[in-house]
Amino acid sequence: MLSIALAGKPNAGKSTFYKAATMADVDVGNYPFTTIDANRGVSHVRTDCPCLDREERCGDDNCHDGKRYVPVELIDVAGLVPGAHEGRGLGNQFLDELTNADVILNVVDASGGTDEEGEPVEVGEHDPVEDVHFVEEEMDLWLASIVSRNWESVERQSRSPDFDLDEALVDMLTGVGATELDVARTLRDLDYPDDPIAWTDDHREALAREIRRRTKPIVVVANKADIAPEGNVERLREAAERVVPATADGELALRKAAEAGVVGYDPGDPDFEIVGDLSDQQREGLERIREVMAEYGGTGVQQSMDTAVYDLLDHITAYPVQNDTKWTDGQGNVLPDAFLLPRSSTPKDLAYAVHSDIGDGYIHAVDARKGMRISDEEELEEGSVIKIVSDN
Ligand SMILES: Nc1nc2c(ncn2[C@@H]2O[C@H](COP(=O)(O)OP(=O)(O)OP(=O)(O)O)[C@@H](O)[C@H]2O)c(=O)[nH]1
Ligand SMILES: [Mg+2]
Repeated sequence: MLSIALAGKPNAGKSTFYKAATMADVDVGNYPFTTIDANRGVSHVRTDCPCLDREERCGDDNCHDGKRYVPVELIDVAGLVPGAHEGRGLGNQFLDELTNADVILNVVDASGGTDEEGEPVEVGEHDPVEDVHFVEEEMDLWLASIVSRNWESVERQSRSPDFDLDEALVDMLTGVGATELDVARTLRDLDYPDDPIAWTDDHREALAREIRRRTKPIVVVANKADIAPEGNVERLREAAERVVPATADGELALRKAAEAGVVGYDPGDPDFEIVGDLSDQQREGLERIREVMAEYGGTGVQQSMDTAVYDLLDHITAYPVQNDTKWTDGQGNVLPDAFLLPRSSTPKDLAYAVHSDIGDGYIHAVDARKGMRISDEEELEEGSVIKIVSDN
């Protein structure tokens, strides 16, 4: 499953985001280091279900009237403070939790109501733009320390006649999610000595920064947008490439209210509807959330996960079926499974995502939308519905 990690300084709202996105019961508190051990759970990205192109909606648990929710792993880790790569705060232990993550959501307190260590201060007192950069910096330096720690071994390997730097680096960096392609592309863009013994700390750091950028890309979540002073969200938007304003607290309130049956709301909707009895105070609270949603197009929780997976990682959703006319599995369930794959994936990649046996036995594939066999090289698209013919 694709893995999204919530990182950022303490007290920014990571656990609140996690709680809203997974509806798991975790601790939230207005002080630093509420979370110590990482929380791991299942959340979803949202997309249009292919059933929208059919007469009937599919009735799958993960499809709400054509809004399709595709499972992803969400990890909520301890807060990060400047110097974490050297062990400050909860330090390295937490950074290691990020090794499995495919993409990072840097949750920033856009209200400026917490200092760089996560201690509460007056709203507006701290500049949240600083929190964008230090998280990137800590992750880069953490990776650089992994590269440095392992460099002696690379030097040793380099004495062997069939030494290959690419291979040695792939060995070292697969643990943090780097592929052969990541390493090859990174080395192509870097200027470095052929002999690893001639590498300096600067070379290793440059390598680490580039590998981090490729393997742990970051979306900034400008959280607490509901109480952010004027201009803060705008300045955050200018400070990073991908910034999603959010109110994790608002999303949590809405999901609870939806669960209680008092509002109609599906995660990622730009608005909600009050459908049950509420006290004046509850109603007021919800109306304040509505104002923030109107300004930003939603609470931002669903939107940040969607941005991470569909925009930044550039993934698509593909739907394997057994019956290419009814779009069902063997039990008659309509569109039962959805897989997230990198864009340019082929039918065979989908077969392997379903099961390695199906991949090994792959014969050909049928595009169920067109009712036609497709070439093995055809690139799948967002919403592809595919029947895989396999002899396994
Ligand atoms: N106003 C406002 N407050 C929020 C929002 N999200 C979280 N908070 C509050 O921010 C404080 C910190 O929230 P947590 O979710 O515990 O923060 P965290 O980043 O997990 O903190 P650590 O575990 O200590 O690193 C709590 O008091 C939350 O209620 C939001 O969108 N708006
Ligand atoms: Mg927490």
